[in-house]
Order: sequence, then C-alpha cells, then structure tokens
Amino acid sequence: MKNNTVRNAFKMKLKPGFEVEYKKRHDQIWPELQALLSDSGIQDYSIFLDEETLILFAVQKISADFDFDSLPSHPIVKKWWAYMADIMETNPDNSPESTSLIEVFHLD
Ligand code: RM4
Repeated sequence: MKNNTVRNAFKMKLKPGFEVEYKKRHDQIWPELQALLSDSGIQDYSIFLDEETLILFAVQKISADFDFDSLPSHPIVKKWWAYMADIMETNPDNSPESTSLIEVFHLD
C-alpha cells in the first residue's frame, strides 16, 4: 500500500470563527477514523487553512486503486462528518462541501 500512490488534493471551507476549534478537533482525531483512513489507502494527509478565505486545502497520497465511493458511506466517516458539520460548509448529508483540485506542478 505504500507504493503505487497518486496525489489527491481538494478544498473545503470552514465557517468563520472556528479556526481554533477545527485544529483542536483534528489534533484529537478519533483513532478509529485515523485507522480507517490509513486502511483505505490514504497516507501523508495534510489539511492547510487559508486564514484569509477560510478555505481548507487538503492534500494526500492515495493508493492507485483507491475506492472513492467506500469512505463516504462508512459509519465512522458519517459520524465524523456529523460531528464536524457545525463548523464547516456542508452538503445536506453533512459531507463537507468539497472541490477537487488539479495538480499543475510537482517537485519530488
Ligand atoms: C475533515 C473532513 C474530511 C476528513 C478529515 C479527517 O475535516 O471531515 O472529510 O477526511 O477531516
């Protein structure tokens, strides 16, 4: 799972006033969520906050055969998204509003 990865990036959006809370919740990420993300083929996952626009920039390595459909329906992810919904811009199903980004440069 360590090899054969591709980079994946997307953006989400924080609600105003929750900068500290967002970091705090991720500092205390649930071990079961962390394990699930790792087991599903995500590694090197970072989320950066743009304090000016409140855009959350996420970048991660995913296994080449990553199944994009499996995580959103997983009970742990659903629970996490419900927990995070008060501080992020979300869709009606609590999933964070998320936009894929296109890689235009990379230096190893
Ligand atoms: C984010 C958001 C993402 C999740 C990370 C761990 O706030 O909920 O979907 O992958 O947390």
